[in-house]
Amino acid sequence: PQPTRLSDYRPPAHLIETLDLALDLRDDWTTVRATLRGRRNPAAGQGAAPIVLDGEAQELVSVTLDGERLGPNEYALEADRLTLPERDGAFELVVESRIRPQDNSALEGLYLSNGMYCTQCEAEGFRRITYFPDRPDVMAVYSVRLEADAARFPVLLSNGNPVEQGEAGAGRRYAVWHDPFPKPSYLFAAVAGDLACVEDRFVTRSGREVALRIYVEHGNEPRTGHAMDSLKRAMRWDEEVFGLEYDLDLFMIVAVSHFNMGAMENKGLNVFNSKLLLADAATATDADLQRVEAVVAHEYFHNWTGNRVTCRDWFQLSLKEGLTVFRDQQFSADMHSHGVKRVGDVRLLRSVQFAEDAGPTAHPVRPDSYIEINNFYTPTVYEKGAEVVRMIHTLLGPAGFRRGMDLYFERHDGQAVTCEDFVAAMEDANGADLSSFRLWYQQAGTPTLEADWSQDLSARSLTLRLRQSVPPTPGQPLKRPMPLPVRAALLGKAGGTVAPERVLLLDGAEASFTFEEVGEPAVPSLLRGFSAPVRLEAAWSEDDLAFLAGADDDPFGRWEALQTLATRSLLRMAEALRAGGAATLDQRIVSAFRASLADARLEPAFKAELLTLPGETLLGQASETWQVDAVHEARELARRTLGEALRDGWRQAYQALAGEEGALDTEAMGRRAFKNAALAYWVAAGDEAAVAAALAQARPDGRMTDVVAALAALSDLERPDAEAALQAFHDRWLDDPLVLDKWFALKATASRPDTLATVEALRRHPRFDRRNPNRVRALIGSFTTGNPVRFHAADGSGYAFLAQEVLALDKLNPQVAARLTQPLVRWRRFDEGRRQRMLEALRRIADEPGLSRDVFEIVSKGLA
Ligand code: DPP
Ligand code: ZN
Repeated sequence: PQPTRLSDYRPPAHLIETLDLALDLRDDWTTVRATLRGRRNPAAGQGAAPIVLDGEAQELVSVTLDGERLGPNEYALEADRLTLPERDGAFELVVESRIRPQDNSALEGLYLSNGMYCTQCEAEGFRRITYFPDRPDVMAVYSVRLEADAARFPVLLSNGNPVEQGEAGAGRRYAVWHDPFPKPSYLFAAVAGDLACVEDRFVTRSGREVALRIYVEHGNEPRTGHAMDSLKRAMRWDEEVFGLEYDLDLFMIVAVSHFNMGAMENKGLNVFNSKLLLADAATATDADLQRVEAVVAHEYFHNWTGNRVTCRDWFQLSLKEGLTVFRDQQFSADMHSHGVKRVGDVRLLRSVQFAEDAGPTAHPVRPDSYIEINNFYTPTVYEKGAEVVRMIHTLLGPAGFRRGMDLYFERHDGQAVTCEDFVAAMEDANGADLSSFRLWYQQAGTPTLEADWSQDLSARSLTLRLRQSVPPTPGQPLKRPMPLPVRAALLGKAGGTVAPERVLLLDGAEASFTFEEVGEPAVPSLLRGFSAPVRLEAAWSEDDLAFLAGADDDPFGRWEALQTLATRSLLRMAEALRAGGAATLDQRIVSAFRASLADARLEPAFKAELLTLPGETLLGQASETWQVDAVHEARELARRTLGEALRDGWRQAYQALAGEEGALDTEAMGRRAFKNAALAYWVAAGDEAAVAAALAQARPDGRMTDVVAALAALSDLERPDAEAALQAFHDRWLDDPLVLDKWFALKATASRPDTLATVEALRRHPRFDRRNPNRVRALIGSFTTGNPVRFHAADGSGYAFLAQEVLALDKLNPQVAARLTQPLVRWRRFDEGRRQRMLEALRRIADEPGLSRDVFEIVSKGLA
C-alpha cells in the first residue's frame, strides 16, 4: 500500500452541488441510486477533466451521464474508483449500485447492528455506500430517500429535516429527508430500525424551538435521561461561552451496539456507541456518566467546529478534533471541577499520547502522510491537538481566544479549511504573531523542559532558567525549539504567594526570567495547570516536592508534586527490588497522604486524585527501560504500605461515607470517588473488615460505581468469596451487554497469575463476540492495555496471544484490529528478552498474507 501525502493535495476536479440518494433496503441486497449534480471546479484548472469517483465493496449496476446510459467501454472501473468521461461545465450523473450491509463486519459504510441498519462514514466509509468524490472538500446538499420493510424497520432516519413519508406498497414504507446545509460525505448518516424514541425540546437563546430525539432499542428508554440532560447543558453552554446556536429544528441521536468509535457527529443525526449514551446510576459508573456527558457535548460541539466549518483534507483532522476536544474539556470543567478535570486530562495525555509520541507511530498533530487514515484518529490528533489549542487560549487569554473563534466562523462558515486558517484567524483577530507557534502542528515528539533556579536573598531576586529540547521522531531527526507558555508563580516557604502567577514564554532553546522583590526563601510552582504538553524536569528537591504537595495553590501543581515525589520513590523501590534488595516507600509520601487524607478543605474528588499513585504504565514510561515486574511489585508494596500506615484514616473515611444515599451531582460523585479510593487502600491493608465491607458493597444490585469499585478492590484477592462476588455480578448482568463488558474487563485486568488463561478461555464464553468492538475492547483491549504485568509476561505469552487475536480480528474489522496492535509496537521501552518476543509477535502478524492496510501500516512502522 502506498502512502497519501499532504504535499500531494490538489483541489477536487469537480464539485458536487446536490446529491439525491435513494437506499432501497432489502434482505438480499440494498440498492443505491445516487443522482449527482456537479460542475467542473474552476479552482482545479482549465478545460475538461474526467469525473473520478471513489467507490469500494459494491457492485456497479448502471451509470447515466447527462441522460445517456454509459456502456462498459465508456468508463473505467477499478477496485477503489470509477472514472467517467471528461466534463467541463455542469453535469448530471446517475449511478446505481448494490451493496450487502449484512456482510459488513468492518462497520464502515452501511451495516447491520443488532438487526438495525446504520452507517459510519468518517473517514472514508461513504465510498462503500455509493460512488462519490469521498473527500471532505466536496460539500453537497443531500436529499435522501430510504425504503424498507414497514414492520421490521418502522423508523427511517437521515440528516436534516423530514420531508415526507408513506406506504411504498408490499408492506414497505419510505421516508424522505432533506439537509439544507451543504456537507461533506463523511457527515452523511442513515438509520433504519425498530426503535423507541425519547423526545424533549430546547429553546435556543434567539427563541427557536428545537426538537431533541434520542432513538434506542426498545427497553432502553429509561437509560437516556442523562444523555438528554447533558445535551441540553451542552447546547446552553455553547451559546453562553461561544455564542453558537444550533441551526436545524431537529437534533437526533441514535444509539447502536456495534460501533468502531465512541460516537459520530453526522449533521443533525449523531450516531453513538451505546456505551457512550445509555447510562443511569444502576448500570453506569460515575466515570461512565461523566464520559457520556463529555461525548454528547463533544459531538454536539462538532456542529460548528467540524460541520459548519469542516476540514479541507484528512491531514487537517485536528482542526476539528483538537479544537472540539478542547471545547468539551472546558465544558466538563465548567460543569464539574476545573482542577479535577485538568488532572484527569493530563493523566490521559501522558499515558496514551506521550507514549505514542515516544514510539514508532509518532506523528505531528497535522500528519504529513498516512497509509490508512483510520489509523490517525489518535491521541496525538485529539489530545495533543487539544493542548495546542489550549496553549493558544493561554497566550491570547479567554477574550482574545473568543475573538479568534468569532473571526474563524465569520471567515469560514460553510467552508472546508486547514489548521493554518484557524491559526491565521486567531492571529488576525488579535494582532498576534503565531508564526513560530505553527511548529506545534508540524513537529512530532514531546519536548523536554528543564528548569532550575537560584535565589539571591540580598538582591531580593530569584532567577529561573528554562531550557527545552525536542527529541527526534521517525522522519524528523532534527527539531526546532517551540514556543512554550510556562505558567509560573513563587511560593514562600513560610507560606503565602511571593510572586503571583505569570505566563513566561520560552520562545527559543533557553531563556532566563528574573523575579524581583522576592525577599524570603521561595519555591517555584511551575507549569501550573500543565500549561504546555511537555516533560518537565525541574530541580525540585524531594523536600520542595513535599512542600508543594501540601501548599501549592494550583490544584494541578499540588497533584503533580505528589505524583512526582511518588514516581521518584517508586522507581527507586523498583530498582532496589530488581537488584534483589529491600524497598521502602519514602516517608514523605506517607506524611503527604496523611495530611491530604485529613485535609477537610480539599474537594473529595480532588482528594481521590491526590491519593492515587501513578499507574504502572506511567511509571514504566518514566524510566529508560520499563521493569515490568519490579514496577508492579513496587507499586503494590507502596499501596500496602499506605494502606497499613493510614489504616484507621481509610476506615474512618470509608465508614463516614458508606451509608450515603448517592445522588448524581458533582459533589456526590466526588465523595464516592474518595470513599472508594479509601476502600481500596483499606483492603490493601489486609483487614478482614475491609474485605467484608467490599463484599457487602459488591452486591450486584447496588449503585454501579460502588459495585465496580468494590469488585476491582476484590478482583486480585484469590479467595472464594471474592470470586463468588464476581460470579454473582456476571449472573445478574448476563443479558445486559454494557454491564457485562465491565465484568469481562474486571476479569481481564486482575493481576493474578492465571489471568491470561482466563482471558483465553473467555473467548469461548457464549457472550464473547468478535464482531462486537465493545466486547473485544472489554476483554482483549483491557488485558493488553490495562494489565501490564500479565500482558508483558516475560515468556511472551501475552504477545503471542495478542498476535493471534489481531490476525483473527483483521479478517472481520481491520480498524479495530489495527488499534489492538498498538501495544506491540512500543517494544523499544522494554528489556532485551521482551523486545525479542514483541518483535516475534509483530513479525508473525506481518507475515500473514492478505493483511489489511490498517494493520499493515501499524506493524510495518513497528518493525521499521
Ligand atoms: N466521531 C469521532 C469524534 O467525534 C470522529 N469524528 O471524534
Ligand atoms: Zn470529534
